[in-house]
Amino acid sequence: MRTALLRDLQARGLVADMTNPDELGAHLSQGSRTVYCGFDPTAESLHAGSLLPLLALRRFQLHGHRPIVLIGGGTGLIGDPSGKAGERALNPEEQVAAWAEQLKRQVARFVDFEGPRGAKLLDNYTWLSKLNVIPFLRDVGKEFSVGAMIAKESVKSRLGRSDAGLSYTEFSYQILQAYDFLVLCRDHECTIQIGGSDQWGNITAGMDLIRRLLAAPAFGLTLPLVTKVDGTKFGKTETGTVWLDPAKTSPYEMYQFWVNTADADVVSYLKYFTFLTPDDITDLEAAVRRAPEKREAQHVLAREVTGLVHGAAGVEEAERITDALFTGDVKSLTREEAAQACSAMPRMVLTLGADPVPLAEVLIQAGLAESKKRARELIAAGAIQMNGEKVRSADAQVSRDRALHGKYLIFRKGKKTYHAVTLA
Ligand code: 383
Repeated sequence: MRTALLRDLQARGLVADMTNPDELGAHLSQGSRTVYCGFDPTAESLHAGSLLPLLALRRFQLHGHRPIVLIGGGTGLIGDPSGKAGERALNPEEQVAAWAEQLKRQVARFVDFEGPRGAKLLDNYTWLSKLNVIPFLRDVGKEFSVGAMIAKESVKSRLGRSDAGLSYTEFSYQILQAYDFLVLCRDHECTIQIGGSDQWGNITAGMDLIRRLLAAPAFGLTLPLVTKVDGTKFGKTETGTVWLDPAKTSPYEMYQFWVNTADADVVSYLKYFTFLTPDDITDLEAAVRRAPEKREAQHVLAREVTGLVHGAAGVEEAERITDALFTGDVKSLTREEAAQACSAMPRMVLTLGADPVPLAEVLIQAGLAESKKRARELIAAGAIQMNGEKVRSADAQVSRDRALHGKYLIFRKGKKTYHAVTLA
């Protein structure tokens, strides 16, 4: 029995693994269910990789189920070894608490808190911080076999390495996540946990615990690891991680990140990260084949995802900056927009005194030219633009009055290479 929800998830390639697919299908078709996914506060913001499970929760909600977004204020103090090559340093408690609050604000926009199927936002610090070690080990610990615990991929892979250990703290993590699932099942009728495929071991640990202690049905569904055709890690740009916090990754930078998706990846990303229908996506797939140079599918992807994360205003801002850079109308950028544009490019800070500096030198420092000779050649060939204007003189100088808003110089070499210089 496959529900429309499972069919949609599968058609989008969003199912890496499921426990008891037939029973899960029946379970979803027979009523409105509660599903959860957890996010540990290991940084002040979530990132592009967190989007897949957040949007999956929303897909469950759109099909009539209730999502729980769980913030790991408790588990974030312990550290999940899943998918991590080595033991991580513990973060200070106040830090984790502050990050947890930031994540709570951030996740709120991805699910709907209103109505009978309204989402819940919970923090496992609430119950984990109240546990007492003796009753916990007697009541919960007894249900875990060490043999099963060390057979989990997250543990096995660490024990098998001579260069990385695994502390008892991180080893215990799976018990805490399993206990969360039990608490959510007992107190919130939650019967399904989703997560990335790195979470399989933790999710099944929770299902086993629920079966033993509550004799209730519980299910797990994992999402695939997002890959890139070129083999590099998804969610990074040359300036680092793509964060969901607009103060860390501006809407423009996020937009560019999606626009830069390879042709070979764009169709699966449309399926993963947007709510476009299969028909819409088939049309875009045809457009990639017909006119790849137009990057229509990439622009739709960028618009959709930037809209989900930053709203219509974020998209508008990102598209204005994209247009200004493309057409050379750089001078129309507001101070704020210029700052966003620069933060999305390779950039350097130039300390400028009263005297101007030869442009050729700046080009070398920025890595746009290898030598003075080459810099002069590029200028002579008309290949260098500064704030949207072609530089004509090989002896051109850089001075503060040429900078946008007294601070920003956006260089373009040829058609595609940008470099920002901000004046200090
Ligand atoms: C904590 C308590 C629970 C259930 C889950 C958790 C968090 C989980 C974890 N998840 C990752 C994280 O927080 O560590 N133990 O960074 C990531 N997730 C999601 C998804 C993902 C996983 O937040 O695969 C990527 O984003 O599951 O790595 O009771």
